[in-house]
Amino acid sequence: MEQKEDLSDRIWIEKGDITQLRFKVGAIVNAANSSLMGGGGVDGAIHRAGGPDIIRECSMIIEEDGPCPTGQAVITAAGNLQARFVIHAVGPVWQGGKNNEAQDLTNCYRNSLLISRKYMLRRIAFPNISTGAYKYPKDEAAAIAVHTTIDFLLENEYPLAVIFCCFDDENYNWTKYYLDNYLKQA
Ligand code: AR6
Repeated sequence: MEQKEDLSDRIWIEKGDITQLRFKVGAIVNAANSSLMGGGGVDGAIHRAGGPDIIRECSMIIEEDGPCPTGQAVITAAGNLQARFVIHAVGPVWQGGKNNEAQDLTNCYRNSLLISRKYMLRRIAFPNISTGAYKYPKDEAAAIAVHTTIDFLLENEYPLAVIFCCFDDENYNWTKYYLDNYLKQA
């Protein structure tokens, strides 16, 4: 079997609420929608914990550039969160899998990672984008999250590390399954 690079110190999993991480990160990624105006799930939690600075910046972005398309991401300050920035990524709504959802979700992770590289962030944390209100199957979404991130880290120095912050058991187990599979072969 082909020898793979060991990324165990650059990518790992935490369980729980992404607004309450036990260490500081450069950016928390938000599972946003195109309006960038907040919502439920992790988006609601991030805006509640971060305070009004975040929505203020989101409004300015929307005024200048219009709605954020699916698969794209934008960066704002993080207000009161234990992070310097929030990266708002717009995941796809699951529509059965034949509507470019996999490519859109891949783009979501990749574009968030590209922003992190541009800002030379040391650590960033992702939630399981699209797997709540947007109903993306957790198994397939975890495979995309892990593989897109691994591919990116192998080619890029920044971000130095990526944390998957999984809120529920199913997301935690699938994310761990795909990550462990990679690390076992490294
Ligand atoms: N920390 C980490 N993960 C969380 C948290 C938290 N505090 N709360 C929920 N999750 P969702 P989506 C997990 O619905 O599917 C919003 O209304 C949760 O277990 O937050 O991308 C937006 O405004 C789930 O697996 O995001 C959009 O309109 C995962 O986060 C829409 O929902 C994603 O669930 C986006 O839907």
